[in-house]
Amino acid sequence: MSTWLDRRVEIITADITTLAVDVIVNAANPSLLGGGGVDGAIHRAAGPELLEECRTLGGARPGEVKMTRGYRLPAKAVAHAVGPIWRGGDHGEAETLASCYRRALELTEAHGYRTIAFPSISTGAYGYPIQQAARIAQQTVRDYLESSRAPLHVIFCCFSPGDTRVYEEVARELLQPR
Ligand code: AR6
Repeated sequence: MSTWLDRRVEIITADITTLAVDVIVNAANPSLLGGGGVDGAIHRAAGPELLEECRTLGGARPGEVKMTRGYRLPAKAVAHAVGPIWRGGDHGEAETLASCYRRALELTEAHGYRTIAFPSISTGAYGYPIQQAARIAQQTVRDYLESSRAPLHVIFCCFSPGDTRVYEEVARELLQPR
Protein backbone atom coordinates (compact mmCIF):
# COMPACT_ATOMS: atom_id res chain seq x y z
CA MET A 1 0.00 0.00 0.00
CA SER A 2 1.28 3.41 -0.81
CA THR A 3 -0.17 6.88 -0.86
CA TRP A 4 0.83 9.27 -3.63
CA LEU A 5 0.93 12.94 -2.68
CA ASP A 6 1.44 13.96 -6.26
CA ARG A 7 3.10 12.25 -9.23
CA ARG A 8 6.54 12.59 -7.66
CA VAL A 9 6.03 11.86 -3.95
CA GLU A 10 4.71 8.80 -2.14
CA ILE A 11 4.43 7.48 1.42
CA ILE A 12 5.05 3.80 2.11
CA THR A 13 5.54 1.48 5.08
CA ALA A 14 8.70 -0.59 4.60
CA ASP A 15 12.19 -1.52 5.72
CA ILE A 16 14.26 1.00 3.78
CA THR A 17 17.11 -1.51 3.32
CA THR A 18 14.91 -3.56 0.96
CA LEU A 19 14.19 -0.76 -1.51
CA ALA A 20 15.69 -0.98 -5.01
CA VAL A 21 15.91 2.76 -5.52
CA ASP A 22 18.84 4.96 -6.54
CA VAL A 23 19.44 6.50 -3.12
CA ILE A 24 18.37 5.61 0.39
CA VAL A 25 18.95 8.14 3.13
CA ASN A 26 20.54 7.05 6.40
CA ALA A 27 19.72 8.71 9.73
CA ALA A 28 23.33 8.74 10.87
CA ASN A 29 25.31 10.36 13.71
CA PRO A 30 28.27 12.76 13.32
CA SER A 31 30.84 9.93 13.32
CA LEU A 32 29.18 8.39 10.22
CA LEU A 33 30.50 5.08 11.55
CA GLY A 34 27.20 3.32 12.23
CA GLY A 35 24.89 2.96 15.21
CA GLY A 36 21.46 1.58 16.06
CA GLY A 37 18.07 2.04 14.38
CA VAL A 38 18.00 2.54 10.64
CA ASP A 39 21.76 3.26 10.67
CA GLY A 40 22.51 -0.18 12.09
CA ALA A 41 20.10 -1.85 9.66
CA ILE A 42 21.71 -0.12 6.66
CA HIS A 43 25.25 -1.06 7.71
CA ARG A 44 24.23 -4.68 8.32
CA ALA A 45 22.53 -4.97 4.95
CA ALA A 46 25.25 -3.12 3.00
CA GLY A 47 28.13 -5.13 4.48
CA PRO A 48 31.53 -4.09 5.88
CA GLU A 49 32.59 -2.26 2.72
CA LEU A 50 30.17 0.51 3.64
CA LEU A 51 31.93 1.11 6.96
CA GLU A 52 35.28 1.16 5.14
CA GLU A 53 34.08 3.94 2.85
CA CYS A 54 32.47 5.79 5.77
CA ARG A 55 35.84 5.85 7.56
CA THR A 56 37.22 7.98 4.72
CA LEU A 57 34.53 10.67 5.06
CA GLY A 58 35.74 12.41 8.21
CA GLY A 59 32.31 12.54 9.85
CA ALA A 60 29.64 15.19 9.33
CA ARG A 61 27.94 17.95 11.29
CA PRO A 62 24.20 18.01 12.03
CA GLY A 63 22.37 19.08 8.87
CA GLU A 64 25.14 17.77 6.61
CA VAL A 65 24.82 14.84 4.22
CA LYS A 66 27.53 12.69 2.63
CA MET A 67 27.03 10.11 -0.09
CA THR A 68 28.53 6.63 -0.39
CA ARG A 69 27.96 3.62 -2.62
CA GLY A 70 25.28 1.09 -1.63
CA TYR A 71 27.45 -2.07 -1.74
CA ARG A 72 25.24 -5.11 -0.96
CA LEU A 73 22.05 -3.04 -0.70
CA PRO A 74 19.58 -3.06 -3.56
CA ALA A 75 19.95 0.74 -3.54
CA LYS A 76 22.81 2.21 -5.61
CA ALA A 77 23.87 4.80 -3.04
CA VAL A 78 23.40 5.87 0.55
CA ALA A 79 23.06 9.53 1.58
CA HIS A 80 24.21 9.71 5.20
CA ALA A 81 22.34 12.56 6.89
CA VAL A 82 23.01 13.72 10.43
CA GLY A 83 19.74 14.88 11.94
CA PRO A 84 19.33 17.12 14.98
CA ILE A 85 18.94 15.73 18.49
CA TRP A 86 15.62 17.07 19.82
CA ARG A 87 16.29 19.53 22.64
CA GLY A 88 12.86 21.13 22.98
CA GLY A 89 12.62 22.78 19.56
CA ASP A 90 14.34 26.12 20.17
CA HIS A 91 17.87 25.01 19.32
CA GLY A 92 17.58 25.24 15.54
CA GLU A 93 16.30 21.68 15.24
CA ALA A 94 13.81 22.50 12.46
CA GLU A 95 16.41 24.22 10.27
CA THR A 96 18.92 21.40 10.82
CA LEU A 97 16.31 18.79 9.93
CA ALA A 98 15.23 20.70 6.80
CA SER A 99 18.89 20.92 5.75
CA CYS A 100 19.15 17.10 5.84
CA TYR A 101 16.28 16.78 3.36
CA ARG A 102 17.52 19.60 1.11
CA ARG A 103 21.14 18.43 0.99
CA ALA A 104 20.12 14.82 0.30
CA LEU A 105 17.97 15.99 -2.63
CA GLU A 106 20.74 18.26 -3.95
CA LEU A 107 23.29 15.43 -3.84
CA THR A 108 20.86 13.04 -5.50
CA GLU A 109 20.28 15.50 -8.30
CA ALA A 110 24.01 16.29 -8.61
CA HIS A 111 24.79 12.58 -9.08
CA GLY A 112 22.11 12.25 -11.74
CA TYR A 113 20.05 9.88 -9.61
CA ARG A 114 16.25 10.03 -9.73
CA THR A 115 14.67 7.97 -6.96
CA ILE A 116 15.33 8.68 -3.30
CA ALA A 117 13.81 7.15 -0.16
CA PHE A 118 13.90 8.91 3.21
CA PRO A 119 13.38 7.36 6.63
CA SER A 120 11.85 9.63 9.26
CA ILE A 121 15.15 11.29 10.25
CA SER A 122 15.64 12.11 13.97
CA THR A 123 12.30 10.63 15.11
CA GLY A 124 13.81 7.53 16.76
CA ALA A 125 16.80 7.73 19.10
CA TYR A 126 17.10 11.48 18.50
CA GLY A 127 13.59 12.09 19.90
CA TYR A 128 12.13 14.55 17.36
CA PRO A 129 8.30 14.55 17.64
CA ILE A 130 7.13 12.72 14.54
CA GLN A 131 4.32 15.03 13.52
CA GLN A 132 6.59 18.07 13.52
CA ALA A 133 9.34 16.15 11.76
CA ALA A 134 6.90 14.89 9.10
CA ARG A 135 5.76 18.45 8.44
CA ILE A 136 9.32 19.65 7.90
CA ALA A 137 10.16 16.63 5.76
CA GLN A 138 7.18 17.08 3.46
CA GLN A 139 7.34 20.87 3.27
CA THR A 140 11.06 20.83 2.47
CA VAL A 141 10.65 18.18 -0.22
CA ARG A 142 7.69 20.02 -1.73
CA ASP A 143 9.59 23.33 -1.82
CA TYR A 144 12.60 21.60 -3.36
CA LEU A 145 10.57 19.89 -6.08
CA GLU A 146 8.82 23.14 -6.92
CA SER A 147 12.13 24.84 -7.59
CA SER A 148 13.87 21.94 -9.34
CA ARG A 149 13.48 20.70 -12.90
CA ALA A 150 15.03 17.31 -12.11
CA PRO A 151 12.80 14.24 -12.67
CA LEU A 152 12.96 13.17 -9.04
CA HIS A 153 10.78 10.54 -7.36
CA VAL A 154 10.70 10.87 -3.57
CA ILE A 155 9.58 8.12 -1.20
CA PHE A 156 8.86 8.70 2.48
CA CYS A 157 9.62 5.27 3.92
CA CYS A 158 7.91 4.89 7.30
CA PHE A 159 8.85 1.94 9.47
CA SER A 160 5.47 1.42 11.17
CA PRO A 161 1.83 1.80 10.10
CA GLY A 162 1.40 4.35 12.92
CA ASP A 163 4.16 6.56 11.49
CA THR A 164 2.65 6.18 8.02
CA ARG A 165 -0.71 7.43 9.32
CA VAL A 166 0.98 10.51 10.78
CA TYR A 167 2.71 11.19 7.43
CA GLU A 168 -0.63 10.82 5.62
CA GLU A 169 -2.37 13.21 8.03
CA VAL A 170 0.38 15.77 7.57
CA ALA A 171 0.15 15.35 3.79
CA ARG A 172 -3.58 16.11 3.90
CA GLU A 173 -2.92 19.15 6.08
CA LEU A 174 -0.29 20.50 3.69
CA LEU A 175 -2.55 19.98 0.68
CA GLN A 176 -5.12 22.40 2.10
CA PRO A 177 -5.05 25.61 0.10
CA ARG A 178 -2.94 28.23 1.86
N1 AR6 B 1 13.72 1.20 7.63
C1 AR6 B 1 13.06 2.38 7.72
N2 AR6 B 1 12.96 3.11 8.85
C2 AR6 B 1 13.56 2.59 9.95
C3 AR6 B 1 14.28 1.37 9.96
C4 AR6 B 1 14.35 0.66 8.73
N3 AR6 B 1 15.00 -0.50 8.61
N4 AR6 B 1 14.75 1.14 11.22
C5 AR6 B 1 14.33 2.19 11.98
N5 AR6 B 1 13.62 3.06 11.22
P1 AR6 B 1 16.61 6.17 14.28
P2 AR6 B 1 17.45 8.98 14.61
C6 AR6 B 1 12.99 4.32 11.60
O1 AR6 B 1 16.65 5.95 15.75
O2 AR6 B 1 16.28 9.28 15.46
C7 AR6 B 1 21.39 5.75 15.40
O3 AR6 B 1 22.01 5.02 16.42
C8 AR6 B 1 12.62 4.53 13.04
O4 AR6 B 1 11.39 3.87 13.34
O5 AR6 B 1 17.14 5.13 13.38
O6 AR6 B 1 17.80 9.95 13.51
C9 AR6 B 1 22.36 6.69 14.68
O7 AR6 B 1 23.66 6.16 14.62
C10 AR6 B 1 12.46 6.05 13.10
O8 AR6 B 1 11.18 6.43 12.60
O9 AR6 B 1 17.42 7.55 13.88
C11 AR6 B 1 22.29 7.92 15.55
O10 AR6 B 1 23.13 7.82 16.67
C12 AR6 B 1 13.51 6.53 12.07
O11 AR6 B 1 13.91 5.37 11.35
C13 AR6 B 1 20.85 7.96 16.00
O12 AR6 B 1 20.40 6.59 15.99
C14 AR6 B 1 14.74 7.17 12.70
O13 AR6 B 1 15.10 6.50 13.90
C15 AR6 B 1 19.99 8.75 15.05
O14 AR6 B 1 18.70 8.85 15.57
